[in-house]
Amino acid sequence: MDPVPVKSSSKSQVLAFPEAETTPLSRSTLTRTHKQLLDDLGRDRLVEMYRKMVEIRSFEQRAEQMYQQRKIGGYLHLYMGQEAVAVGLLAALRPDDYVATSYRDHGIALALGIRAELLMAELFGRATGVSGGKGGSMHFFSKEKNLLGGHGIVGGQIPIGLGAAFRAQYMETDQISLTLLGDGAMNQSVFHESMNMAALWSLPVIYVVENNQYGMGTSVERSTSVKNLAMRASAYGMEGVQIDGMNLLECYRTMHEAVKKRRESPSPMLIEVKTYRYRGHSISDPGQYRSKEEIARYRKIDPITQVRRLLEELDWLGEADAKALDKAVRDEIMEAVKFAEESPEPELAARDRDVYAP
Ligand SMILES: Cc1ncc(C[n+]2csc(CCOP(=O)(O)OP(=O)(O)O)c2C)c(N)n1
Ligand SMILES: [Mg+2]
Repeated sequence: MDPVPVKSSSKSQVLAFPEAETTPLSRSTLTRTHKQLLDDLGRDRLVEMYRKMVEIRSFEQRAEQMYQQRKIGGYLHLYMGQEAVAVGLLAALRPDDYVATSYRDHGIALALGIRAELLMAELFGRATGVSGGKGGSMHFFSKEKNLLGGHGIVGGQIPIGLGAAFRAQYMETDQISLTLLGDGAMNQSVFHESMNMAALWSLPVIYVVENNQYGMGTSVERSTSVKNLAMRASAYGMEGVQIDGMNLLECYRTMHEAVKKRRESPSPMLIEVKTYRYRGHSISDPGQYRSKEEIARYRKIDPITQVRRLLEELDWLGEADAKALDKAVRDEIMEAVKFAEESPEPELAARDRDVYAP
């Protein structure tokens, strides 16, 4: 879906960015590109991606329950509904690429392959957690997986992802920096500064805006003048595209092509992924600014159900196997809870460690 130049009402030219098509996955409606993609991926890879999405959902359902039982404190921003984004995008990256995201980071960390027990322990504030129990839900970091956070400051990750791309260019590696942000974060000034610098220096950063249509209780309709967020790329002479984030294959295809192009010749890109969060902004948000009908509309095109149906239609995963997979994942998450509960709290001496004090 390349931007198409069209004539504007004035004499200057603007780029039109087509709206993403939303066609839920089904064997009968697969595009030729998706069929090719399925051939390339093969059964095992698709089942693995499905499993990862189920793991993210299951992890968060359990985390939500643990929070309600007061075993987890602090903030908890759930990713449910957005699983295809994390899994589709990260499946197209190499292990040495960089990833930075916002506080809504559970799905990204799991999709990167960080073990659920390390993440659950972090939510429980235990020393075995991925950030030593001192970061909590919003601050997952992993040096091993090149996860540069988990950031509680809206847009805080935007220049950090830019810096990682700068490093890749400076050191002459062909690494990519994937930097995810929300629709709300796009209105932070640092977004514009970073986009400008990325384009000016042709840095290998892929900015992905997870447009879940709300920034806390404020809809994109009310907060943002240009509704097609991908269009902002044109202001910086950058490639931009809008895609359906409920569709796993679309997320994977777009990222796969974007990465391939940038490994050969670095340049930045903006991808707007249209998605939806089922839960409130955080666990303490009852979400009264949107209707039950709206949520039900998205539940109908649930990203996990879409893939499950496709796997069944392709005869790649029958009902019994899918149920067994669900159960195995649920058991694994219960093990993660057990690990977290049995882990020690950080020692007092760890309090001042890893703290930056200029
Ligand atoms: C600099 C800053 N301003 C305000 C906040 C409060 N805040 C937390 S999340 C949020 C909304 C962000 O929405 P969006 O970027 O769409 O991400 P989403 O929560 O939808 O994933 C705001 C305003 C903050 N954490 N940091
Ligand atoms: Mg948002």
